Amino acid sequence: MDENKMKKDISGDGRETEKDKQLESWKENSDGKGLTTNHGVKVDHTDDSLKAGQRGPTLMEDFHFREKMMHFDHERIPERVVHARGSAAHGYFQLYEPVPELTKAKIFNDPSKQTPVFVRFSTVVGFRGSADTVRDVRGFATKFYTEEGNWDLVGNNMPVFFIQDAIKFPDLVHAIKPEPHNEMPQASAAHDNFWDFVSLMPESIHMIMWVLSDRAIPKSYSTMQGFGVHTFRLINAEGKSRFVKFHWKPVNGVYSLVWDEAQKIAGKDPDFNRRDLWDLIEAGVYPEYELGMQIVEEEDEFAFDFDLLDPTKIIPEELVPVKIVGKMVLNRNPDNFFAETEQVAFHPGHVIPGIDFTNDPLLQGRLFSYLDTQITRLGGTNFNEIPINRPLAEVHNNQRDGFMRQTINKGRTNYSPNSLRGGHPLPVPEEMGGYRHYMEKVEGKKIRERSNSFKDFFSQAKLFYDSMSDTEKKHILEAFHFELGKVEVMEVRQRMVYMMANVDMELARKIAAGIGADPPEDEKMVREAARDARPRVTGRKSVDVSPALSQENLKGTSIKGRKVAILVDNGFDYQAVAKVREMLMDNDAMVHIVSQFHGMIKSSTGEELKTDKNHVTTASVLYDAIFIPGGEESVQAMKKQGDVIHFINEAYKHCKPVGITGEAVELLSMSATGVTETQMGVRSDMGVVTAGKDVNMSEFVMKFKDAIMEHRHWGREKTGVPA
Ligand code: HDD
Repeated sequence: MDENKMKKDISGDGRETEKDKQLESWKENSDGKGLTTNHGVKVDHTDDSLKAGQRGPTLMEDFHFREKMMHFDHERIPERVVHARGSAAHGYFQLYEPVPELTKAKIFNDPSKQTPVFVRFSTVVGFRGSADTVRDVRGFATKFYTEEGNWDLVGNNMPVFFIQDAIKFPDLVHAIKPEPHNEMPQASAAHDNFWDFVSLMPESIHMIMWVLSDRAIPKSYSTMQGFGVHTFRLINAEGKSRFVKFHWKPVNGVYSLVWDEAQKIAGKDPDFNRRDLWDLIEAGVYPEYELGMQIVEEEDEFAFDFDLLDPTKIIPEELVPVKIVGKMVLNRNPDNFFAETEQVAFHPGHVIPGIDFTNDPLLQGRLFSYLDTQITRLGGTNFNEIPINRPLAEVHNNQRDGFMRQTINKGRTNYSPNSLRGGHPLPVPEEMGGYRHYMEKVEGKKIRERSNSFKDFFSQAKLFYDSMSDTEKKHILEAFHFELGKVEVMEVRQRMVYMMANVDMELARKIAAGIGADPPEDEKMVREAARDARPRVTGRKSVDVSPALSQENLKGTSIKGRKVAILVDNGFDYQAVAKVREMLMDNDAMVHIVSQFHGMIKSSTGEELKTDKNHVTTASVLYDAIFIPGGEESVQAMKKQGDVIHFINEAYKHCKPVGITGEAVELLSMSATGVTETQMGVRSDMGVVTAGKDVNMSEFVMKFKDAIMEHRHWGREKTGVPA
């Protein structure tokens, strides 16, 4: 405020002064708390620094400025070396039926209890600000705040991993991250270093099949499977151990994007999956997942044609069905991204009594790495005291010091044994809930060697490929063409072709044809690429195809959470929009009204609709389906809007349901879909659902819903639509 004016006000002349006004306004707006410094002192002004006069230099004594600036200067912490980009949600897990025969863990024995959870989904390779829809593995990490302490199930959306031993993890991550000399490419495996590494690592090929499949471009975190990957152990109250693999199965089915769409979304909305998770929860359409267990008795450890300790292998569900034990519901968005999503610290070593490890060499290495990384990332050993990491179970131990210690422990003793505090905190006997590691008998020489039982690198890669639908196989081939097509060193492309010949000769030939490599006819080179691979063990439990692997068999039974764009202009058919919108809302789908400009749009009968998006703020790739109602004036306007025609073409190209009624069917003949205009009855053909004027909208709405349920209409993929 002007210094002279202030003086005048203070001198007073009976009128309301500037200061009085400020005070009145503050009282009106204040929540009674007000802005403070970090040491709790109330701050009277935060928009100007303290200066020697209005035009003078700033003063060192401005403690508010220094504190505000210093906090800002240090606001970034090291991002996760992998899984840097993540999105998270709160929720709960609830058991269906107790399973005391399997585990003594209380979370699996009390169906009446809801255990709070915090789940963080992530991409692996990209930096924190990279796009969501890149081709990558997705992290699916769950922290269960159980009454016995925190249990972290730190899994992925793929059931296998690239490598068999944790000592290869730094190599894998160095190879897949942007190349060190020029830091390119961002959030992508499509570069020479990665494929050079893979072409020399046949153990990675099963995972590569998953990464080049549609699983690597999930449509929504809410419709994505999760896997604990490793074989763990469950221990019951009698001390009996069984092997277990954990599965998360989304209640609303499993869906992916298509590659062209994923790349476009990365530009149109880099936060696509994050926004979707947030919006679903805000709308009360809560993501739900069932927790499943594949149980293998100890005596069956060697019953399969692969080693249970090998993290590059699945247990086919056809051999060991997944027993569903409970459900997780994600129903609350975080309050603060940094405090929760960024600071959450997962660790596979966070287990509770009743859950134990196996000797999977990847898992064993992870048990070291996660604890270690949090110390750097979160600034010290007290990261478990950060609110999001704090267990609900009480913590009593002899830890006291370290950076950022939060707890003010009372008393003089911080060691064990002690007599000065009666020995407290006392170790707890197993019978009273103390964690006792499973007493597995172990014997062996100290060696750096891979077990031969880990060396069948290709059978399950082939199993995966053979279990895919034709469409999924086509997508895998296209992904090879994309990824290897970006590799500059020809020898690396060629080596990958030889490698893939060990999985499927025909696939390898098709890969070669798309990347300018020789077909894999040289048997010696094919054998060399396989390195020390061993053939599949015979005479054990095995399958040649696993239908459970194909997403075509994993569709949901509702349209819950699907996003539909309704394209309108002034003069649209209100009744048609009302009917379609009602059906979508009744089924928990999400609807956006899209028009050329933002604002209110008037129907032919005078009703008004508010637009959610205009043509420049959205695109067909952000939706699961589109609907365009009739209305003479609206359709005439849209005919002149290239964006509308592009919307139709692109949705059609990506095999999405396209619903069109009344005069709007004329727009089809302007599109590149090749669908001929029809004004007669209701027609549904490969996801294009049309209804002429004056038809029964109920029939249209039903057919449109079915088309949305189907998600993608792959029969259309053959058509070369320019969009
Ligand atoms: Fe890992 C993070 C999942 C192997 C070392 N990993 C991390 C996250 C997930 C996974 C979901 C992100 C957690 C979060 O949201 O904060 N990682 C896996 C799975 C693996 C796997 C399913 C194989 C089965 N990871 C793996 C190995 C090592 C690591 C073999 C090292 C020996 N992972 C890490 C890490 C990270 C991590 C460097 C980075 C940030 C963090 O831990 O907290 O320690």
